Amino acid sequence: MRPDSHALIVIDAQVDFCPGGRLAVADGDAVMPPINALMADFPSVVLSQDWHPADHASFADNHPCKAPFETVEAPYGTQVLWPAHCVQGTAGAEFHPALNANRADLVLRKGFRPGIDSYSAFQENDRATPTGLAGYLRERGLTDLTFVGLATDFCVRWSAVDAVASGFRASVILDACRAIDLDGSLDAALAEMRGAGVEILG
Ligand code: VGL
Ligand code: ZN
Repeated sequence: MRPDSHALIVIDAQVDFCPGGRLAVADGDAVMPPINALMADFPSVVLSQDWHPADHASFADNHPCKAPFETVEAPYGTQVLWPAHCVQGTAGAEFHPALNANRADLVLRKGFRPGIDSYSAFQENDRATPTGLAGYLRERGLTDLTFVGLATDFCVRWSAVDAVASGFRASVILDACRAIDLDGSLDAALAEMRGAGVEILG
């Protein structure tokens, strides 16, 4: 067991990001067994859950004449448009059935504001609206964070980089992550995380 100050942060291990889901990540379900195994090493476990209203601004369906994976200029900058996914209360928004979600101390929902996406579990895509996770972790004395889950190049990336920016130590275990890899986004994510001081582990 790792020290009490260590937490495993499981990002968006949900049905819609796995094969058969609305925004399927190739081989996404393969992360569940290693994540369940890692849980045994960590005194604290937090799960993030992508949790969008049906009218969410990140859904291509909500933009006339736009297709998934095109971009749009949101008030806060460029936003990728996604197939509708992780809609609140739907089966696709649930944790993958193979994930040991019962181990979680906290389930942190994000992306619930219709007008703002939230890749990071710490801060929404406007880079101004906090989710409250940093305060929760600080209050519990959790300083060393290990990130796993989906997807490496979006929600894991932004969460790990924001963790370092918020003063936490952060590492990512790639074996327990899978990527969307949109136009080189995986390589860019790995470079950005390393540059930010995130420890990248196999
Ligand atoms: C994610 C795109 C949109 C993720 C969530 O979990 O990486 N990516 N919503
Ligand atoms: Zn999303």
